[in-house]
Amino acid sequence: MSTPERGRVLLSVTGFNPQRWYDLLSKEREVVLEPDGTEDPSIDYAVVWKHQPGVLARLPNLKVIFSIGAGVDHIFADDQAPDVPIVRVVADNLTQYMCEYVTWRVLDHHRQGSVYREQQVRKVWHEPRQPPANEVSVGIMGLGQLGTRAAKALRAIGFSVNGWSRTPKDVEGVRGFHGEDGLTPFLNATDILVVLLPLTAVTHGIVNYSLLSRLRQDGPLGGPCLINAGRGGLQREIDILKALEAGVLKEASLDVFEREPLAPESPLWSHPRVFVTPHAAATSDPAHLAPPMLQQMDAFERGEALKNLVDRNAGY
Ligand code: NDP
Ligand code: OXD
Repeated sequence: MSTPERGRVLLSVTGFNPQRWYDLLSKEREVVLEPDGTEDPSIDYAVVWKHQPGVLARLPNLKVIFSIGAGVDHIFADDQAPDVPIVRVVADNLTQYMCEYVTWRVLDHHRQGSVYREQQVRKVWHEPRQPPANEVSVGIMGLGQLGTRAAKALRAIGFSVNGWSRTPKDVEGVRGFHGEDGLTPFLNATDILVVLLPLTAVTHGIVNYSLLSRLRQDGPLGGPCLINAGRGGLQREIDILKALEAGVLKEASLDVFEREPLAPESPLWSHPRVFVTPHAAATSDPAHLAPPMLQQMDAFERGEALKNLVDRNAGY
């Protein structure tokens, strides 16, 4: 049952049906799906995923914005979004999904899945040389919540793992690089690049031809591979295609795209060395994420500090 005296919630999403979020949040709070276009002073919290720009600016008493995802670029895309605290998703369930996706894609590139799939079509019985994991270096761009867990899982399998972050990070068994100066040495040591960066003004378009051409070109897999599960805005798709054609990049697994859904005419769909998933690496499951949001609202009303706050200056 909702209790109207507690702060009301605006649930504003595009791109998927918010019914499950609505059902779970409205067990404890009064939830409004979209305000009517006029100012609504009755709303304290907004739970959002790619909300309509301008909608938050019409909530004069908005106290906290909760992102339905780990990434918050969709909130900063609205330049009228009020300057209130933003809470992002940090959850075991989401981290586990991402760890599974990254491990799956790394192992598929490492164990030459595309070669076997192609051989099967032609009924070819041939075993290509398979390097062991410890000869292969996986480089993770973004050693945050998701990147760190993936790095540990890949270490446990036996890969050599490097990480790149904005500030220095100390993850056991992972060789850390950071900042602009650390980027080229990190790339030069990488056979499989995993991109788990947030999309910010600094990281926009970072996965371009220049970056891809700095990956280790003479590694044990016969060429470097790219896995991007961060954000499509991090990559320049035209450069990925160019790098594949030039042989600078061997294969790519892409979960995110500059425009989503990926347009039917995109050559990425049918490229033999590109594996496409529809932004599905780590789905925000409301059953796991709505209860902690409600708990944070309660805690905030008791005067406790919010957790998993976004740093507005850094943009993530
Ligand atoms: P975190 O904020 O925990 O980690 C971000 C990492 O990126 C940190 O290590 C940070 O460095 C690093 N970073 C940020 N800016 C720079 C920079 N300019 N140079 C170098 N490193 C930088 O985020 P999460 O791990 O929780 O999530 C990462 C991203 O994954 C999300 O922002 C989202 O876009 C994406 N995502 C995609 C999903 C999907 O289904 N495809 C699902 C969930 C998330 P430092 O440690 O120094 O702060
Ligand atoms: C996220 C996402 O940011 O699903 O959580 O992309």
